[in-house]
Amino acid sequence: MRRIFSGIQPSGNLTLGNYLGAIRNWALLQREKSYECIFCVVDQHAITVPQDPAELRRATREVAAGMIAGGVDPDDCILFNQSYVPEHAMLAWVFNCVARVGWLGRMTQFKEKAGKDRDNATVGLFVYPNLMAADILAYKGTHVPVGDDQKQHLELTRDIAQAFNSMFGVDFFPLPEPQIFGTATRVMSLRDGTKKMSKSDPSDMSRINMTDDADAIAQKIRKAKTDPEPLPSELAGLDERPEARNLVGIYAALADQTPEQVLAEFGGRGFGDFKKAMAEVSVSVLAPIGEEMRRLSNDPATIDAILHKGGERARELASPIVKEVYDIVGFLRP
Ligand code: AQP
Repeated sequence: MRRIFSGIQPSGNLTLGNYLGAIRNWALLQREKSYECIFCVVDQHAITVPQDPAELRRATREVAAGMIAGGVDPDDCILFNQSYVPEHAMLAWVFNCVARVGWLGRMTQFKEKAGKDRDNATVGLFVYPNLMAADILAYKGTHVPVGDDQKQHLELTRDIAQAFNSMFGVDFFPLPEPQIFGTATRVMSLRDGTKKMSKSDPSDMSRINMTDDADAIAQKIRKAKTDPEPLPSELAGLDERPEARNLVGIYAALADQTPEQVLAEFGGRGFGDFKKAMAEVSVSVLAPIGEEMRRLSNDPATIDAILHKGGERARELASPIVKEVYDIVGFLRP
């Protein structure tokens, strides 16, 4: 059975990056019906940096609402929040004892998030990739649809699976395949084309939130950083222009076009025209999703019921797998 696992942290407002790099692709894969799909609000990952407890609960429901509003069908997949299923943390401890400090020290996300004050970063932030490996492998997930930023963590998941198998001389865990596709695999900040668009960026102007209304979307696009040159007609003309490349990529993804098609239409024209068209296409895609998110967020009981049902189903799958891991490791079950 081909089994997909993927997740999103409830660490702030969902962004256009989360939508184009993850949620939209999940909905497409789910509709293909060739995978069993497990989607998770990874709240345990969120606390690797400080979170306000009430805000974490709100954001957990909102991320679930965003997944559903973005096309994930909870009747046809398992949708739950990570902390409900203790098997993730149980397996993560085993992986803490498989993965090496050197492997984790090379993770660029840790370096970026810990910054210069590494001694003050939480241990959780450092071992985050081990928990991510546990999220996937607690279900023997075979495919992981993610944005390009998660590629390095996925490689580590494969290394951990392989190391566990060889450490215990078993052929137990599959080596999960990353699925990185679409024209917007890495959506960049609207204020800095070299930086990923991120939920936790202190500047709200750096991102389009999935809940932004038409006015906010138009304003953010109008103010997005650009350069003084008109758009080029050829893709190569975007090489040294990260902000222009980012906007073209976003437009292409939202309009279901290739970047070449976008440049064929807008090449030689200034950013004024292009930004107007970009705001229109962004609003047409995101406004209905935002509206549905707000409707769902006003009905927390329904979201909780969906997450509860998903959590129970997830436990049924993960529990026997993690029990088997504990047997392989040699833990006594008296
Ligand atoms: N900018 C992005 N472009 C493409 N894909 C993205 N994803 C996130 N940002 C972009 C994809 O969304 C999924 C969930 O990611 P996450 O929220 O769990 O963690 P993250 O990648 O660390 O996202 P953020 O927004 O940057 O969160 P914070 O600010 O809390 O660290 C993943 O598949 C990711 O690739």
